[in-house]
Amino acid sequence: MRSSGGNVKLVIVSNRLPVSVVQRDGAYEIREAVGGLATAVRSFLRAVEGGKALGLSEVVWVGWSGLRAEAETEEVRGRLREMGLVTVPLAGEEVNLFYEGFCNSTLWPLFHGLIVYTVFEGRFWDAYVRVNQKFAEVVLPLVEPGDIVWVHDYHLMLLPAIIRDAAPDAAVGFFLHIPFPPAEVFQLMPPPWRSAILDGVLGADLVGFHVHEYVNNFLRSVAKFLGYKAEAGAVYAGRRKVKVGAFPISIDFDFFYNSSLREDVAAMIKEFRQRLRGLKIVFSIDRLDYTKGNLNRLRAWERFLKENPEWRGKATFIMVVTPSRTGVPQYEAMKREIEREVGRINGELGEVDWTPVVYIYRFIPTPTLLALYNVADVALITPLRDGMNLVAKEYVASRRNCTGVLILSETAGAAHELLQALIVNPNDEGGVAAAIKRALTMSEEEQCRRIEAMQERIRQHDVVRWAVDFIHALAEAHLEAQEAAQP
Ligand code: ADQ
Repeated sequence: MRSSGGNVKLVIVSNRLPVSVVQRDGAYEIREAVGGLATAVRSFLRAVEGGKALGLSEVVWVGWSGLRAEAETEEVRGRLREMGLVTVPLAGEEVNLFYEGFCNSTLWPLFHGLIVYTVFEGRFWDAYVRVNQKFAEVVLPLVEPGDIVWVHDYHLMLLPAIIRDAAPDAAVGFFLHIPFPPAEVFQLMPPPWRSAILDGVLGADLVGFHVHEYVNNFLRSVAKFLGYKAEAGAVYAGRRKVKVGAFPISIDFDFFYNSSLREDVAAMIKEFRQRLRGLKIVFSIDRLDYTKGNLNRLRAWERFLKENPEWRGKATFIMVVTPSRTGVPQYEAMKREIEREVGRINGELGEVDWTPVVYIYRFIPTPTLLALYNVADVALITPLRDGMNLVAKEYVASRRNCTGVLILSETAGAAHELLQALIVNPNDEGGVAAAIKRALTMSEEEQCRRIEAMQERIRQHDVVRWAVDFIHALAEAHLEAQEAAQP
């Protein structure tokens, strides 16, 4: 990830590194990590030749390797360092209380508006404060005046302020990959914690969200809970002015658009088509997560088949779920419930030669994912709430032959951009079932009209544009802040 060029270094900080290190039979394996943040930032770095195209001298990525600190050896650290990756070792206790605790049991459900899943525990909060401090101890020695530090996501909301205090000459940006909730939902967070979180984020020169709705939610919370003036894309915190804006994340459009031209993918598409014998394919892929709405989706699919029996034997729903956060109890419970529902639907409706739901619960390699995007007649993307949702954009971009229908939740950030999708409410079972019918019977002309318009949007607003827009806006915000600080 390193390169030569100017002398500004970009330090990316996220909870997880873009790779996962797994220990197997005493050896360490380094694999690309799955997930929206890693996929997006990795695509951006590939496109800008590791920062060279932007004149950056070096790109360093700081984060946790996924290994418990006890298992992280000098050898692993060295191998990662050669890839431009610097680890923040987390002990077992920190993983439990910080990652599985405050991050995934407090912030994740609360920010997605799923209040019943949200747990407020003092020891989770204490660990969150400690680990943010620990990240700062690794980041700060890397930062020189003029460098850019780009902090990502809800795990590290206290970090921008810590960096700002210790390295006031660095440009600090913060981007949130999940929704920022309405002030009334954020208000459920105990006051000292919510103030610390808002103040922590406001340590940045620029704060970015996917869509204006989250920007407005954040500005309202800042005004309501901190009393700062917050308007027109800026917060006035004492003498400091912090810019706040919408930067919709995206994908490497060409990578997906050209996928069917790859030999490995083309061979797999051919094989899938043969094996599927003319069945229409409805498809979804997500990490295992209650925000992704898999259960609602299964029930809508069942309702569609019951209301439209002529489609039985003619269409199959392929639902791929990628294992994620396997240590959190709610996720284990959800996995069991999905398995029960799939079994029930297949048992009730299946035939000797037809399976209503093909359920795959494992990591699938990228060429398989690309082939599935290509063979799917319909993508059924119905999260209960989702910051953006890259899968929706990836599906649309993959449809080089200009066919395919995207069904998309109005509660996903992507719905603000992909206006030609069939927009549904994920809890409206009847509405989703009707959208499936409409998708399966839509004329090819209409499919193409919609796909083309969405492809144009994604082509113009790809992941490089997202990152470059953010970095330019950050440089500008930092300059303005420095000028304002002059006596
Ligand atoms: P996620 O919740 O992880 O991201 P999403 O945006 O859909 O959700 O990204 C998932 C990514 O992982 C996609 O790029 C997908 O292709 C990839 N992926 C999933 N399973 C895979 C598999 N088995 N094999 C290969 N690739 C796989 C969070 C937020 C989102 C936001 C992103 C980016 O929750 O709302 O869009 O960050 O900001």
